[in-house]
Amino acid sequence: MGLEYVRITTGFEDYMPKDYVDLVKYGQFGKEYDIQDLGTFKELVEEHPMCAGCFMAYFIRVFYASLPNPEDSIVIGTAGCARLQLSQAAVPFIYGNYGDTNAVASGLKRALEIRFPDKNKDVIVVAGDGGLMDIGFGMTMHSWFRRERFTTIMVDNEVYGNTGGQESGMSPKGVQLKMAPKGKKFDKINAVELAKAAGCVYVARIAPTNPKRLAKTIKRAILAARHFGPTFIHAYTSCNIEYSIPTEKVLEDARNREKNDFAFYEWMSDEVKGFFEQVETKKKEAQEVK
Ligand SMILES: Cc1ncc(C[n+]2csc(CCOP(=O)(O)OP(=O)(O)O)c2C)c(N)n1
Ligand code: SF4
Repeated sequence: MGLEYVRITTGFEDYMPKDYVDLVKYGQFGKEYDIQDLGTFKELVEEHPMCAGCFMAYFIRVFYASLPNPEDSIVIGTAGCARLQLSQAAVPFIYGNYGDTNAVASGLKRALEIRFPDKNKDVIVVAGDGGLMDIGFGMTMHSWFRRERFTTIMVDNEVYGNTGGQESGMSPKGVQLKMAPKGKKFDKINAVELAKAAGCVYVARIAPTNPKRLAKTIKRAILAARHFGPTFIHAYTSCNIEYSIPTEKVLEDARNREKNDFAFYEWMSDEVKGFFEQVETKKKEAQEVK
C-alpha cells in the first residue's frame, strides 16, 4: 500500500497487464479527479457482476472515484451484494465472516496506526443493511462506542438482496418481501441517530441522486475518520430485483425516496466542522493565488 507499492518497477512496463499500466498512468493513484470528470480517467473498478441497473453498483462506482487516497486505502466488506463489486476494484479488499466488518476494521486500523505512525491509512467499511444493522449490529455499535477511527458506509437496499428477499431491520414498515410475505411490522431503524448517540463524529444520510454531493460526502466521511473518530454514511441504494424497480425508474425512485426517508442530512461535531472550515479556507486561498 502506498504510491511506491502501486508504481511499476522501471523496465517492467512492457510485461505488466495493459489494464494495470493504464491504471498507474491514467488512473487515480496519487492524483485527484473531480467526480464530474468520471469517464475521462481510468477508474479503480470498471466491471461488476451485479444485476443490470443496480443502484448499489452505481453507488460503488462513485465511491471508488471519490476516495481521497486510493493508494493508501483498504476496503472491508462482507457477505451481501456490495462485495461482488467491491472485491473487483484495484484497492485492497478484506472479506470476513458475515457481519464482522467493524471488528475487522477496528483491528486493522489500529495495526496500521502502529505500523505506519507517520502516514494516513484509510480504512472504509462498505456493507449492507443486514450486515451492519442486523447480524453485525453489535460489532458496528461497539466500534463506534470505542471511537475507532474508520468510516462505515451502509449501502441500504432495505432487504437481504443477496439471499433472495428476507426482511431487514432497515426495511420500511409494512413492506412485503418475497421471504417476508406478511409485511414488516416494525419501523425502519433510525441508523443515523444511533450513530450519533454511539459516538460518530460525522454522520450523513443520502440518496445518490447528485454525484457531486455524494463524492463530497464520501470524502468528508473519510477525512473526518482519519483525523477525529468514527464516521457513518447511510446511503439509499435500491434493489431493482427485490423491490421490482425497472432499471429506467431507478433514479426516479431514488428522487422520490429523497423527498421523505432519505432527505439529505449531514451532521458533524464542532471539531470536525472547524476542520472542514479550515480546509475550505485553504482551498480558496490556493485558488486565489492561481
Ligand atoms: C454468518 C452468516 N449468516 C448468514 C449468511 C447468509 N447471507 C449471505 S448475504 C446475507 C444477507 C445480505 O443482506 P445485506 O447485508 O442487507 O446485503 P444485500 O445483499 O442486501 O446487499 C445473508 C443472510 C452468511 N453468509 N453468513
Ligand atoms: S439483488 Fe438487488 S442489490 Fe443485489 S445486485 Fe441485484 S439489484 Fe443489486
